[in-house]
Amino acid sequence: MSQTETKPFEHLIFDRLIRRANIVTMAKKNDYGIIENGAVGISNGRIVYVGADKSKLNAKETIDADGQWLLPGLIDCHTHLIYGGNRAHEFAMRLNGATYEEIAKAGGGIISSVKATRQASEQELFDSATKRLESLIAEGVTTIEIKSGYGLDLDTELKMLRVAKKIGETYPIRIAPTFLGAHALPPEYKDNSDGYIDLVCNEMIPTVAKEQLATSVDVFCENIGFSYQQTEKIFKTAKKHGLQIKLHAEQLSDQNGATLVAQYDGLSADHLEYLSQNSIEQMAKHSTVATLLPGAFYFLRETKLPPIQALREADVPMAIATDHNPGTSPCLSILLIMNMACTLFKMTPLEALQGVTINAAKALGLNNEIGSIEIGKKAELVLWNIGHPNQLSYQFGSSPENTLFT
Ligand code: DI6
Ligand code: FE
Repeated sequence: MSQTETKPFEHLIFDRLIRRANIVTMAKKNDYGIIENGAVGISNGRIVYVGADKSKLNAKETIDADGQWLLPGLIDCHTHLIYGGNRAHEFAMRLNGATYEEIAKAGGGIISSVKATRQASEQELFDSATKRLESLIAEGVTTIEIKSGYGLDLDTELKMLRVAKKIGETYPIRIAPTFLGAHALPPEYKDNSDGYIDLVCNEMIPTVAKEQLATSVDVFCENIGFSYQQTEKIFKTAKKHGLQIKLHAEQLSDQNGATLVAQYDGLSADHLEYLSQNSIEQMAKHSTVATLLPGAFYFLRETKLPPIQALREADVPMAIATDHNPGTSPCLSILLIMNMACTLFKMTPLEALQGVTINAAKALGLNNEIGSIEIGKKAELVLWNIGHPNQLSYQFGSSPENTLFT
């Protein structure tokens, strides 16, 4: 009897039964875990049967998949979905020769989105973010991580996180909210970076934790962001308040941030173009996920590739995500990101799919709940009108038809 198949369930009546489906369980290592012509039984929102489509299976509601492919809902595990305005003008500046760092140092970049986000009302932020979200949902995304980080003052950071919460209450989607107060230095703290870190640690993190508005804390550890020491201070504070940690690490330079987040048993280190072999070993040792963001790589016209082969050899789980944000990845297509992971990073279509299912679930600390089709997990599933799961990475610029079950 296979791992996903259980004792006969003939005596049970499921709430819902999806039958005649080609199931992509993502429950086996380095394998799609395909069950051809299978069935999934669901009760109380959880998967209670996965296996052969036996005629005796019974349910209150039966869905005939008619040979379509049933997959775990896709997970976008790194986004900055909520912000005011956009930065199309900076894209033009970069194409005229300015670098991302130069624009940031001149007060543009993240800070220009901060100004627009501070000015926007909660309703305006909700309306613009949900319009973006709808594009992701249309491509089978059922879970999304959303970071704050365009407020950089307590009120606006809380405003962003309240919008994230409201999105989760309004849409049939799971939200993983992350506090990214240490995204950039706000103008009020110019030349007082440590003073801002004190504000983040002494006021912002305690308030966010108390109001239960985030489950994780993230930092932009970079020359134009925050130092290793400042990052460590934030990690200590986050852990003290029971929050999980992750890090924007090694995007533009090697700050040894991935080693730091691994040593604090963080969920993930994200970006990683400048990742060292030493940090890879630390990530492997602490099971820290490598979240790769090909949209930012592409949009910044970066040429240094993240060390995919070394991550593979070290058996570090690799996730991929849109990193949707107005400055470096205004991308709203998880399928395009899967395609880019293959074309730009030479990941395989299987690795790309693992990157938006089981490994993305690990990157959010949710792999006991979602990310694969296994008994006991939440039934957050998508039925795709495709011929094989490889097709999700292959086709770009449009999405195969799909139906969400959440
Ligand atoms: N790295 C990124 O790619 C985004 N944030 C970060 O720390 C960019 C955010 C932005 O430019 O608005
Ligand atoms: Fe990011």
